[in-house]
Amino acid sequence: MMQAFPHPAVNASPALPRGLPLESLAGLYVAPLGSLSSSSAAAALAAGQGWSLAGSPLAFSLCALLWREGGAVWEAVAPFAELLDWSEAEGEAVARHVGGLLQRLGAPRPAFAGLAMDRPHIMGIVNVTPDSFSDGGRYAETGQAVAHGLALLEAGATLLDVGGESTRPGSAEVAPDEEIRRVVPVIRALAEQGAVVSVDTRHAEVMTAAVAAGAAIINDIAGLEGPGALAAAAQSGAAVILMHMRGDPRHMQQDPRYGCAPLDVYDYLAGRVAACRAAGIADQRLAVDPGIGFGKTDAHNMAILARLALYHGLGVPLLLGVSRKSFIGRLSRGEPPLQRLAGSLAVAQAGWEAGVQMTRVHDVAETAQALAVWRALRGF
Ligand code: YH5
Repeated sequence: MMQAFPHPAVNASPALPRGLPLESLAGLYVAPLGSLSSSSAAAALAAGQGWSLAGSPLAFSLCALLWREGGAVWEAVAPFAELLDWSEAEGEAVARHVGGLLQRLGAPRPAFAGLAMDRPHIMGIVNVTPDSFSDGGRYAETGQAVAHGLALLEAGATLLDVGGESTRPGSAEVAPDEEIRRVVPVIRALAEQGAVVSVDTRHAEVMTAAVAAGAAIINDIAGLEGPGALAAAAQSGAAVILMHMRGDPRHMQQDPRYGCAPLDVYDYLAGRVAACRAAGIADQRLAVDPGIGFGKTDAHNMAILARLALYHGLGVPLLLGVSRKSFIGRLSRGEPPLQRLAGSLAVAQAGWEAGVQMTRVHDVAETAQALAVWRALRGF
């Protein structure tokens, strides 16, 4: 089971490159490395040696500059302050691009669907699928799904993700009208109780029906690429979570390939954010998610998780979904889904360290406990 995860797609540069031979500024990225908190964050910020992570109480003082050059990807690690000086010495275009990235990396995020984005939130998963792998169909009925959702709120979730289509690798498609029959009564009941509800769907008809029933957020694993999805989401007025997926759930784990997974996913999400903006969905309505396990090998997942803070450069809140996913078993001893809680918590914490604002989980009470302890250790 033990495997090594080198990042073969990234070449290490010993220093920041003078006279960067850039093909395009869009091929230049900044990934915050590590994070400081409390008095160390304040001291670094005051000394001009640190920068806020998306307006959170965390700050970073070290960055990776990544750039695409002739089909390859290069990386140089430098203190934040050195990166600023370097970008100015490189000329106006580079200075403006890096300045914009840093602005987006550091800016406080406005509330997302009414939730303050200066601290992490726990999104509880409510499956309304008869074939749900981990709940064994126990919550297939509306009443049980609603009761489960209310219990997750009680346990510390501040939003609930209601889904009626299983998107496990290889799973079959569900017709939108069947999906609507499953999720709408559950969404209506939970929204009536005051819950912030997202609908996990790829189908435009389901989005429209779910928002009419009270869903505040559309969570689309297909990044609003399905027929009519972008228009339905724009029209609904709801907030949107854009997730990256390579291929479709049936075939996505058949030999997925990337030039450089973290950057290819970044470019995809940047494109979808731009498409949303063009369709009239304002940035305050958007969040992004790199889609761990969706058309990605373990090496791809690890490379993305190691560079998570990169995605704050998109300027919108970040959601991470890793709960019980297969890679956790493969990294460990092949545990089945219900025995992957410890690994799920380890990855959730890595997300919080990287400034992730929303964590999508099955085990809300346990994740809330881990979050409370982590926040106390971090002094907020
Ligand atoms: C996600 O990451 N995931 S559904 C396979 C598993 C365990 C869990 C075999 N919807 C995400 O939870 N929406 C799903 O082990 C999602 N981000 C967002 N935004 C898949 C799932 C799972 C699959």
